[in-house]
Formats: sequence, structure tokens, C-alpha cells
Amino acid sequence: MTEETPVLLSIESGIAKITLNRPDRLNAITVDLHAALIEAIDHIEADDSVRVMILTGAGRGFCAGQDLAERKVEDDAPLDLGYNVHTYYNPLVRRLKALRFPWIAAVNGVAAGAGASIALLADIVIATESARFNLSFVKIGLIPDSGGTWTLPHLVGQARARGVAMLGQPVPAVDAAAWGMIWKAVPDDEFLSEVAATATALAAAPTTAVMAVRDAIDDAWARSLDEQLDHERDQQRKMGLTEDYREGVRAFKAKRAPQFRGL
Ligand code: T3D
Repeated sequence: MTEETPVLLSIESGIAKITLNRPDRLNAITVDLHAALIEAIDHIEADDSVRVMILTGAGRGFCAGQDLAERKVEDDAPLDLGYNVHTYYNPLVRRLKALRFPWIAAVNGVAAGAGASIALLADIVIATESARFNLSFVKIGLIPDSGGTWTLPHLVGQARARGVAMLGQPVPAVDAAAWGMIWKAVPDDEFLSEVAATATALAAAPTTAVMAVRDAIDDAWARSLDEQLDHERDQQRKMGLTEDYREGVRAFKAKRAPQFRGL
């Protein structure tokens, strides 16, 4: 992929990095960007060396959501936004939630509309202290999509979710971290090293267990404690059969660092 493409991709040492690359539009999402993003995800998923993915934005923004230049409202012709959500956003969200490895949203600047919803889908969200999350759909007469009405209340509770989404007020990254909406807001000059360190840690982690943790936590709300205990038992049975578990215990006993292979 070249500098002109709407998405840049690099893969190194088990870390795949996707950069949304329309900086002059704050990486707003066009049909072309959707296609390039799916192509990049296809590429990454076909590469067995990948253990973690980073999604970030070029320039001063993370992503400003749907590119509104693609929405013609100057005449009375009806628009079927449901078609667009069904055809583009929902498949992307389902894809991002079904990745076989963990992913990090590295929120380098403002995340708005679907850009904010997509960031909140990540397993780990790290933002610059100067970033903000604008679930501001209501400012243009829409509701949060791309999972926003699901992730937001799960992360911050109903009261804050209602305030944020009904008023459309931006949430500064520092508040987002204090509310538990994201993992961390870090000083801008420490952002890249924090993202790199987190990605390196996840790339060296026992991937099967990491993903089982993610799924167990994601699904916990839909189960009773009793059901969750059964789920933990079943998953622990699976984890106990992994090579990474054996390596973890071997390394502990030998007082050395484990060499997990994600197996
Ligand atoms: O339609 C469907 O398919 C349904 C699904 C919808 C999903 C959605 O995402 S709907 C929500 C769409 N996004 C928005 O409503 C956000 C619109 N943008 C903003 O509110 C602001 O730009 C920001 C809060 C994100 C950033 O503000 P600021 O002051 O830092 O930057 P700016 O000056 O507003 O933006 C910089 C440029 O990017 C500017 O262009 P210019 O004036 O320099 O030529 C601006 O027009 C452009 N830009 C920003 N966001 C978008 C955009 N251009 C097209 N679409 C955008 N979403």
C-alpha cells in the first residue's frame, strides 16, 4: 500500500499496524476507506505471525466517522442510512470483534461518530491526553452506531452513556480514562512509546488465554454468576491443554521469563 491509499499497513515482530490515512479529513470514512480497511484486515488475518493489531490515525485525528461529503442532502431524495450501516459499518464491527488476536485502538487525536464507536470496540484503548471522544451523532440528527449504544453503557454505565450520547458532548481523553471508558490517556509525548510497549507485551502474551479473557469479560453481562462459573471452568479446561500454559508453569518453576508462542 502506498502513501496515497486511505489505509496504511505494516507488520513487524508480530505487530500489525493499520493507519487510517486521510489526515486532511481527520481520517473520515469513505467507501474506499472501508474497502481498504477490510483488505488490510484480510491481509493481517492471513498472516500467522501476527499476534496483535494496532489501529491508529494519520495526522492530528484518529477518525471523524462517516465522511459527510459522501452524504447528499442538498435535494429531497431519500437516504437509506440503514443500508450503509448494514453494508459497511456492521460488517466492519463484527469483523473487528471476531479477530483471532487482541487489538489496540491508538487514539492519537479526536475520535468522532463511527470513529469513536470503533475505537471503543478495541480490547485496549490508549489515547493521547489531548484526544477527545465525540459520540456526537445527535449533533447531526443520528444515533450512535457501530456498536456505540452497546459499548458506551457497558463501559461507563447508563447515566454517563445517556449524557454523552443525548447531549453529544465531547469526552476529553483524561475524563474517558477516569470514567473507565478507555484503558489509558497518556501525555502526548509518551503516546507512541506507550502504544509500542503495550503492543509488544500483547505480542509476547499467551494469545489463546488473552482472547479467552476478552471473550469471558465481553459475554459476562449476558450470563448469571452461575453460568459464568461454568464458563470459567470450561475455558480453564481448554487453557490447561495449551502449550503456553505448560510453558508458563515451566518458566515459573525455572525462575525465567516465559516464551509464549500463542499455542
Ligand atoms: O451515513 C451513514 O452511513 C450512517 C453512519 C454514520 C456514522 C457516523 O460516523 S455519523 C457521524 C459523522 N461524523 C461527524 O459528525 C463528525 C463531524 N466532524 C466534526 O464534528 C469535527 O470535524 C470534529 C469534532 C471531528 C473535529 O473538529 P475540529 O475543529 O478539530 O476539525 P474541523 O476543522 O472540524 O475538521 C478538519 C477538516 O476535516 C475540515 O475540513 P476543512 O474545513 O479543513 O476543509 C472538516 O470539514 C473535515 N471533516 C471533519 N470531519 C469530517 C470532515 N469531512 C467530512 N466528513 C467528516 N466526518
